[in-house]
Amino acid sequence: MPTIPAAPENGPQPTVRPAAPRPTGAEPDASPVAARPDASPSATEPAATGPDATPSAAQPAVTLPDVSPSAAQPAVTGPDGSPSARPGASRSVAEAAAGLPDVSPSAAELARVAADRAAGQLAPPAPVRLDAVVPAPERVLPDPGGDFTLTPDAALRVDPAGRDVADQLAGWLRPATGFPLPVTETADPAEGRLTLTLSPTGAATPTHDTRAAGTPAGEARAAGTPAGDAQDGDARDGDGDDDALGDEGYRLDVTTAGVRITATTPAGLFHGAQTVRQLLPAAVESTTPVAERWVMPGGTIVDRPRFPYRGAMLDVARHFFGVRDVLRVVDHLARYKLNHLHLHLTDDQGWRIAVDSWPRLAEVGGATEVGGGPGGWYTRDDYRRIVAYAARRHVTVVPEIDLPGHTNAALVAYPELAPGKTAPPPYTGTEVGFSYVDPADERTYAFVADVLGEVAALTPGPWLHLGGDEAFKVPAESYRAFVARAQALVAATGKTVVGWHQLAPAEHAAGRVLQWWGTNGDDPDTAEAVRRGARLILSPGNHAYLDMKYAPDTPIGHDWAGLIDVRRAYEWDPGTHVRGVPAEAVLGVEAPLWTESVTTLAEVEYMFFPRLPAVAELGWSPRETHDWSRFRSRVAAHGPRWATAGITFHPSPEIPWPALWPSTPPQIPTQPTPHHPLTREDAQPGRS
Ligand code: TNX
Repeated sequence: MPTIPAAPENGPQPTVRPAAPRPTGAEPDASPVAARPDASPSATEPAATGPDATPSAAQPAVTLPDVSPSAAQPAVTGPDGSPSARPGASRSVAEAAAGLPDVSPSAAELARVAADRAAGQLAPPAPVRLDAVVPAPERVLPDPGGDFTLTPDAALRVDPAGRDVADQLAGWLRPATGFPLPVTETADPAEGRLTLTLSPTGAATPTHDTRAAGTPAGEARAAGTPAGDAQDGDARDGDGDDDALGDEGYRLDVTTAGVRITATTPAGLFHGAQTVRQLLPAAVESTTPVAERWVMPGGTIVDRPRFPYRGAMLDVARHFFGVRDVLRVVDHLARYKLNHLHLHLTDDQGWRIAVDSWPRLAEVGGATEVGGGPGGWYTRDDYRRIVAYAARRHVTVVPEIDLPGHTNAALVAYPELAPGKTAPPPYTGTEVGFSYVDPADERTYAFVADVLGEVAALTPGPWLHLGGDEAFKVPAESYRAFVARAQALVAATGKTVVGWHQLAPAEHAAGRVLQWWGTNGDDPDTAEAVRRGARLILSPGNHAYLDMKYAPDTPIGHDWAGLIDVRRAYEWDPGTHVRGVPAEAVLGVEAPLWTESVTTLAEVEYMFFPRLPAVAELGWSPRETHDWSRFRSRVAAHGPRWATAGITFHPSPEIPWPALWPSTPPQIPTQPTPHHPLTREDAQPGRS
């Protein structure tokens, strides 16, 4: 049982949330978990190397939910369910695919036959529809006659400013296709069949052959996918033009002749490249070459986000997650066009970021975590590496230093910050609300200024998150005074304040953003703060909290905000959720993952998928596209992608997974991810 800190005499008891039952290490033979068929180290070698080779490829494959090897790659079967050749295909599979007699031909002969089959006779993959993208694009105009097939001679042609996106796209496609996919910076259209163009005017006038699209993009609405109205203060003009792609929008044209992504920014190109990835067969997620017909559905997509802020939070304080885990989480966000990673860096159980001016914060405060594990912390270089990796994927890191409560780890390191000036014991339990830094001591403000200054200096993004939640023991007046000073200290760093919505009663600070995690949209304090100028990030506890269980039998997670199945994660509208808060005041959405009960990357992924894409869609897609039954069908097609990429997920019974998938929901894999010890090494100072 977790230790419960003694409440000061006569003081309020800590708010106790029962610890979620911790998995106790499933018996190996009782576990329904099946290893990936290609889980050998060689199969997981990164195909694209470089300092930031995709960590998913660089790590040993994580285990899957109860997916038998044959079911693990259903998308590479033909429509009749017949297997196609696939990575690591055993000889018997290759023989079956090639219709070979049961004799022992030479390896060369087998290879020749397999190559012939790959050249044109493979059963086609399950077709991907142009409107199958998650999050749903703003406008989709399919052209069934315009399918494009990626062939070994394909090249990417790109404007110099889009070079990095093209390199990343090529890096995603090379491992599975085995194609070289050179990237060229050239103006000659003949040189590449995948073209990424940065156009200063947006994509108003497509400059390449659009015959396959056939119809102006504006007619896409008539084709069934409505455009957004200009209801959220966003860039949409709703007139059917695609000349306002904005900071993050893109246009994608797929014709028999080629694929073109057009955007006004690299971020837009990047989102378009993620769409391209989703439009290829699921086998594109394989880390080893697959014999596949790499067909993309023809047509045009014009797309841009509903809200500018779309994020997820990872609590690295309750349990520490090393750099490589975090990089992989960044990849997960980027897939679904989420553009902010909020790192909850400090809490009672651990302080996770090195601060030079207060070194004991990490060295002492970082050495614990829930359950008594070794904890860990990020060196400045570790943190820079996360920030840089995220930036390349157009994800902004939002660091949170939670104040004035949730500070036990800081008080252990520096008792002078504690109200009684004595060090509390390290805390490894799961209660909240008992600790706080002394708001009456000037030394506290020196600490806050130093910490915020250092973290701001390491953070290129505009935000600094001050926490502010659950400081139950600080009287309301001192709390408001503390927050006012802390907000000013954030402003002094040049950053904009973000804080949990408990900040609402404190005075307004220019541009400040409140992160609303309530469970009842009737919240006059928050609505009043918005009237005074605050904007909101929506993280309703009973819809967006990914640490909530999916169902009563989910083996990890909480239920204090209710059970959150995929439908519940999807069925709410950020634009209207809090009474009295207009959509224009909503900056966006965020799905927080608290980690009291979440200890491994596999468990993070299990809680993320399929709910993270649901929240991502609320943040990106026009409200007009909102449709649970369509969403569940679209997300179903991602199961095979996650399985092929080695991503753990909850095979929710609400989702119509492809037929080859198990009908009985498996249990969460509870064993640690194989690379966990390495992530501990990542946490060691100097080992970034
Ligand atoms: C509430 S939400 C918290 C966290 C806990 C979480 C568990 C918020 C701002 N504070 O301290 O980890 O519940 O679900």
